[in-house]
Amino acid sequence: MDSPNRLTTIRAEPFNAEAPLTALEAPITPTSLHFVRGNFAVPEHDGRLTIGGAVANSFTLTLDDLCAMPRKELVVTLECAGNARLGQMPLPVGEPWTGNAISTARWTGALLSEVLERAGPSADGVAVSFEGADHGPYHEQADTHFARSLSLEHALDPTAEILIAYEMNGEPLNADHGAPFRLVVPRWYGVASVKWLARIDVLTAPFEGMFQTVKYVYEWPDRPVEPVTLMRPRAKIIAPAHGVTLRPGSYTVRGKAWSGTGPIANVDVCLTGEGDWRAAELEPPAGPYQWQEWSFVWDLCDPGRHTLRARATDAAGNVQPELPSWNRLGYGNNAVELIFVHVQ
Ligand SMILES: Nc1nc2c(c(=O)[nH]1)N[C@H]1C(S)=C(S)[C@@H](COP(=O)(O)O)O[C@H]1N2
Ligand SMILES: [Mo]
Repeated sequence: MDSPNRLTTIRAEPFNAEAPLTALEAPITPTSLHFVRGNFAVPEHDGRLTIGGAVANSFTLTLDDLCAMPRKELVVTLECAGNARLGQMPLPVGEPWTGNAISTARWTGALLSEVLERAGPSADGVAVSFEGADHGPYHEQADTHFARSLSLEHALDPTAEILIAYEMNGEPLNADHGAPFRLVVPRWYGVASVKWLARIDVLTAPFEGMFQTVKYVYEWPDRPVEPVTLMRPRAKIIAPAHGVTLRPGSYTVRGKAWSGTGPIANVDVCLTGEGDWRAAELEPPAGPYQWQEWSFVWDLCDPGRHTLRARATDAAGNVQPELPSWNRLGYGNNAVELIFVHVQ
């Protein structure tokens, strides 16, 4: 079992760790217990962010410059695309996340759209790349930076509310989470939210970087390769924890549910292996980009082993599948979760 007061290390160098289950009970995950994902060691950052490429005015910003812009605060749930990779069979390569590479934080920063507007993207721009200061040898390349892209249209859209964030839960960003500033892309798997942001470039052709075209793509057995984008709908069971022993009684099951596509419309639970799904209580979203709370009263009278599954459906009608949709690199596993508890 994980310890409630610290992260569970998945890999020490570079540091990758998932949240303890109990830290996911609160609407906002404490910063020290927010999952951490990095492909390279935490880099030195010179404090400068350069905006360039196909723009009318390229310029450099510092933390003070960003702080002088209008402040925007957003609560955003981030999930690693590799979350629940351990549930895929056969097991894909990659960090062996169970289901806790998921957390929610209050992020403060400047709107990316405002920064980009100041640079004046060229009319033939199609994409924007975001480069982190972190780098290292990777996948047959001697030295490569972590870099990702978004379409220019998405990056410029003020309603997408993409942040260049410099605060997390009211404190300056710490090193693990991308100090001095990072991207936060609501609704998307965490990979889009580039940490230790160093360069933003407007491009006139699609970005072909390693982390865009080779990793963080769904390699389906039977369909063309697709990039990882929006978080898929998912309900997570937080309490009781899988495998615990309980006295006979009535228990409130608590969980979270989220989808990058939009709000969750319903969470259903099933207490047997049959398809007898029944509705859980679902709280309305407290904001557009954060998980929703759900609960269900579970009467556990008879001694023995009892199972519970939970399944989310989002407002667009996307439902969690019963089985993981297997892909070679093990991304986007949003299969229905199962727990069992013992009653004695
Ligand atoms: N520069 C940089 N940014 C990055 C990464 C990285 O390796 N380097 N990893 C990404 C991935 S895969 C995820 S899931 C999120 C995790 O953010 P967190 O560590 O703040 O939870 O950061 C993203 N941003
Ligand atoms: Mo990730």
